[in-house]
Amino acid sequence: MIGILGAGSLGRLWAALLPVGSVAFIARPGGSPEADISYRFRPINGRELIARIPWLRASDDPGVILVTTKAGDTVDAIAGVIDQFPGTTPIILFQNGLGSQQRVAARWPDRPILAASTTEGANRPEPDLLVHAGTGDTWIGPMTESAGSQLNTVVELLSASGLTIHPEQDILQRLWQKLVINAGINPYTALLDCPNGDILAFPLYRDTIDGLCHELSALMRASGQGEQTPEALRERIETVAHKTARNTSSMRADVLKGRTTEINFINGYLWKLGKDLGIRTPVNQMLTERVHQLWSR
Ligand code: NAD
Ligand code: KPL
Repeated sequence: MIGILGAGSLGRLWAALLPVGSVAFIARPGGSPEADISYRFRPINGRELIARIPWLRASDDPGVILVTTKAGDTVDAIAGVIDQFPGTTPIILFQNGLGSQQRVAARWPDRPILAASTTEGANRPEPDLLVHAGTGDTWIGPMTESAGSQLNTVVELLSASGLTIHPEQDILQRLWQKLVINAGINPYTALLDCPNGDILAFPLYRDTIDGLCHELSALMRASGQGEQTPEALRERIETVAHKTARNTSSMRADVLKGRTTEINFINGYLWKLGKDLGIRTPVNQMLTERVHQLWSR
């Protein structure tokens, strides 16, 4: 049995793709829902179908737990349920950005904690409809020492979904690669209220992207992430902005729906890291503060 904590877009995607009967959602503490979660699932190819996913029962022993809450909810969500599960159960964190993964690993250092970086895309245009909007790759790797020996087993388990999953020993490096893209696209789309590709034409983006990429390059060097020139980072950001030109980023979607964004785990993480390392990060600071102001309006 695979347990999923966080029955939102990504959690429902995994639940719908894993074999029927092998997956269940983990209820919040105090919540003892009886009815299964039922929703329409629109796959990338093929016909829409109904997914019906049960809640994990006290007698079920999940072989692995997928955590698909937003970054800011993750530590509390895990803390609420973790005592139900044996210390050997692997926990895979699917959050974007950085910071939440390290917090979980630091709080439960003896548990097998893994992190995932995924380019799968899922959204819920209606509460009972889950759309698999784009497919890609998922990398999974260890965040704590005891997770290393479980890596191949969890990759094999999750491969039953039909998604492309790779074991990755250096998962931090993968998370950094995605962080660069999210830092260079998401806040601009939220502030400019536009799809990913449109940011490239705005003065806010054009006047600050080189500064942002210099900050990213310095932070990566100081964090042991190797030498990445600001020019190469800008090119990577713009390649993804072009490829996903018509997409609404997750941050813009959060702002449009009045939900808390993940800015504190993207540019906010980089701003704080800069403070810790003595590296100036005025563009990350500006983007973080402006997204905070947007949200508090
Ligand atoms: P979402 O908001 O749709 O889902 C999060 C779910 O977690 C919600 O249903 C929420 O009610 C639930 N939740 C919050 N606190 C909880 C708690 N204490 N216990 C149990 N459930 C709780 O978000 P999402 O789009 O599924 O994204 C989840 C994470 O995955 C984010 O960090 C996101 O950046 C990352 N991610 C998402 C996608 C995607 O395509 N949706 C792709 C890559 C990465
Ligand atoms: O990951 C994304 C997000 O929206 O969070 C990008 C790559 C920007 C695609 O929209």
